[in-house]
Amino acid sequence: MAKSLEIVAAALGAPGGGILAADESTGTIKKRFDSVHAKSTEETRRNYREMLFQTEVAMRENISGVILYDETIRQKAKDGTPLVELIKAAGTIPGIKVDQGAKPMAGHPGELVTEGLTGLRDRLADYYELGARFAKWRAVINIASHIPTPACIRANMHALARYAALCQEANIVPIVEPEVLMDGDHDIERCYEVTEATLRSLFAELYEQRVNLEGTVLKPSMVISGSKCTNRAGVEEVAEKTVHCFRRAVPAAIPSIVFLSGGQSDLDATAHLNAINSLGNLPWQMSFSYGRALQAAPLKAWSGKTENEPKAQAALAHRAAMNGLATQGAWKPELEKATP
Ligand code: 5MM
Repeated sequence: MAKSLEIVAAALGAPGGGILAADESTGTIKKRFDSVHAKSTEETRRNYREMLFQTEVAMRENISGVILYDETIRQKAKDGTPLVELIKAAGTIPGIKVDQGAKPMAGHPGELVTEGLTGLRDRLADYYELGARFAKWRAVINIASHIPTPACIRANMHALARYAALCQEANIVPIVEPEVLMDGDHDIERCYEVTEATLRSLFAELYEQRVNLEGTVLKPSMVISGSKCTNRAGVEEVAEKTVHCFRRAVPAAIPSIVFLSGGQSDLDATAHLNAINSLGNLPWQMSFSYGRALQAAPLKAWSGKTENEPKAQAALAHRAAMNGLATQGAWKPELEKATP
């Protein structure tokens, strides 16, 4: 096992920083742009992402890695510098989303299975040449009355493990992302049960596929009530149940756990991460790999207009700094008053 994988896996979750998930596929980024009445073209997507990656203070201080989409890893900034080089110059590690999306699972109504293993070995070699040092694959687990089924969990976790083994062969750190969706009216206990089953299955598959855990990063959802649950758990309970569940199901050999935000509000995502780290005495570094919870504020501030770029960069810098504090249990709600 190359030592470099372990170094990158530890660096991605080092205290004070976390990952900027900017890997929205073309359809998803269009939805995000539509929400602020911005047009989605190859050029506007480049301009928006270049602006994010040029947010120097955030990139230097609080962003350890950036997850890119295939289009972005090949793009150049307005002055001709490859975006990957901009990211590296800020001391941040470039990464790439390599899954090809969650598709309906045959014979399993309401459930999804992520595709993308075919040709992955060649795509990884190409991405390594383009500068990617870590990759990401997202599996989606839905909760409803009769789902998830064991078959759906197993198929998704098996694919994650096959992907992870191929990444390590290519000297790329795999981020394994088993997202248990927040959608639905289920309570936090049900989320706990599904998250534990999913994580246990994931680590069994990783073991079987001979994936080195020290060179792997876990990107999970938190143990949290469904978004339509009428009796939603508070911040402390989310933190306690998440850590309790992970202590049972996630080996201590994993160096970094970087949470996704999954539709939580910006402030909830920060408060939960902070409460998790405030519990202390954890075997893993607990950080963030947020998409919406980092980008919602800058996206709104930008709204497709060049003249709004400084405001948008200030908004990203603020959220990145708040989450950087949360990785150390040092965030306080009063600090949000400085919100640009
Ligand atoms: C940025 O969004 C990623 C998914 O994009 P597609 O659905 O277009 O493939 C997603 O995997 C993201 O990286 C994670 O879910 C984290 O983002 P959130 O918004 O949940 O923090």
